[in-house]
Amino acid sequence: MAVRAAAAAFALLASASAFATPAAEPSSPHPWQLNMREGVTHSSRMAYDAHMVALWICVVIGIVVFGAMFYAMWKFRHSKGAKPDVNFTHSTKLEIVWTLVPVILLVCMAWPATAKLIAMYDTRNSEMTVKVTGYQWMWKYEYLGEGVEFTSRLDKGSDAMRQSGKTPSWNNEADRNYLLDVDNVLVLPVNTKVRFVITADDVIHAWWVPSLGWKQDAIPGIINEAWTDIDTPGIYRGQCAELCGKDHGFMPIVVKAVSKVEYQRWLAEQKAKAGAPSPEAAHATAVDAMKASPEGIAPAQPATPDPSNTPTPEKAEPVTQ
Ligand SMILES: [Cu+2]
Repeated sequence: MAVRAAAAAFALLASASAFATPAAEPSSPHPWQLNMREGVTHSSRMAYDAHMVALWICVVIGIVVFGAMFYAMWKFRHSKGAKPDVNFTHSTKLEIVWTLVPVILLVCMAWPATAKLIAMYDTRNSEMTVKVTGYQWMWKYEYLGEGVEFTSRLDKGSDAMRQSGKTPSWNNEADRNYLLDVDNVLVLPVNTKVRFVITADDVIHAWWVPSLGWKQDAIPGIINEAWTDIDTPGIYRGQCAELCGKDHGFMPIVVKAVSKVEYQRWLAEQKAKAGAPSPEAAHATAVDAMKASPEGIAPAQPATPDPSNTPTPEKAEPVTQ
């Protein structure tokens, strides 16, 4: 009950201080935000609840301790003729109280926190698995068992802005996701337990989307696990959370949560794109193209790949927003 009241009070404070510039997306942080976000998964809500319990315990301790101090200073002030008890050495009763009370409070916080941590690491009964690999400086996503994989790197708009030396402004809507936009977003279905296996190819990175409620290190040679179950469709942004080199700040993460039907449609599209034609079929297409061309020459080759995009080995088509 106290947790809910606190959440409501903080939400009110936060919304009152958001002025006239609401966040571009409901899940993104906004100016003068005071409290952490509740997020959109079981894990994030568990973290939020644990945080609120600890916060309110701290608030009560603060009120009691400062209240007692101010009361003592006021009630027993020198001008009222108060005399210090110079013979006081210790009070066994008081020592027992100020040892037992913190111990009880710590147990009250540690017990639910431990249960929550255990639940956050339980990846059993997941419905799908995504392998996440960190690279300097991009992410690769593989939908295991589906044959769909692509890389995700900083979008060109953010990249151009950072090279230009201009300062992005919150008031300019186009700038709000500066350094938080990617070319290919990770599309996930809502209300589905998604297991992640997370690793890295070069140095240690960490995959972190605050709205999902956790971050997980991506370590070369080690596979870490995590899971999520997003309950609200939307765009959720995050970043690499482990200093991984000079472009550490330029490898954002964007998760797009969609309905299960929409996800299946997207997955089918990706599979269709990934299905490369057989060499025979490719040859036949080329011959047909030559016949169809009035000059009888092969159609122009695709343009040389953009050198700024070279680290992307198998770039998938951008997801239509
Ligand atoms: Cu990194």
